[in-house]
Amino acid sequence: MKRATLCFLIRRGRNDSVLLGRKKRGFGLGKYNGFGGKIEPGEEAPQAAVREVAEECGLLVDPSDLVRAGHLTFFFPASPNYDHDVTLFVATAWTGQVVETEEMAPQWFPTRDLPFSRMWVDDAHWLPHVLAGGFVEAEFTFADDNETIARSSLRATSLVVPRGGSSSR
Ligand code: 6U4
Repeated sequence: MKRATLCFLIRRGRNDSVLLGRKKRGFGLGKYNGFGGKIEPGEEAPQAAVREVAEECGLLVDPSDLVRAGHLTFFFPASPNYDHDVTLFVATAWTGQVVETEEMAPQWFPTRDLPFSRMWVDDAHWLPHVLAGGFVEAEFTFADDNETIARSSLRATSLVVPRGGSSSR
């Protein structure tokens, strides 16, 4: 099982947008996704997320600006070397300029109009929740085509603090 990160950079505004990258090589070739990759030996997940974002789109995120947004496990029984254990992050602050790299062609998308037909099929299940500020824990098992979902389980929790919900005074 590969341990990896996946980080979504969100521009908040009247219409939120998210920076996705079209993968130009390797695993997930041609698909749009957040930025991320394998956690190297000796790295913690946030450190790996910061490194991968910089390597893949040129932006510099301070580790203190990373917000944990969930944990996903992907099983590919037909190709177990594809199995991934993914720590999810979002960030709304960074420095630097977006650049296309050898690995990714970055592009901003309105969060209400994501290119799901060109993303991993699981993304439609959990990404809208993450972009809305939620936290997800999910497991997806892929069919033998490594593209369609055979079974899944998902638990989504809201990060939004409820207003006036407490009865203690
Ligand atoms: P490196 O050497 O790190 O560049 P690379 O071939 O880019 O290797 P990897 O394994 O490091 O791939 O990263 C794969 C990325 O894809 C990680 O960010 C996790 C993510 N990922 C894996 N399965 C996914 C899935 N089903 N849905 C999704 N992202 C997935 O949205």
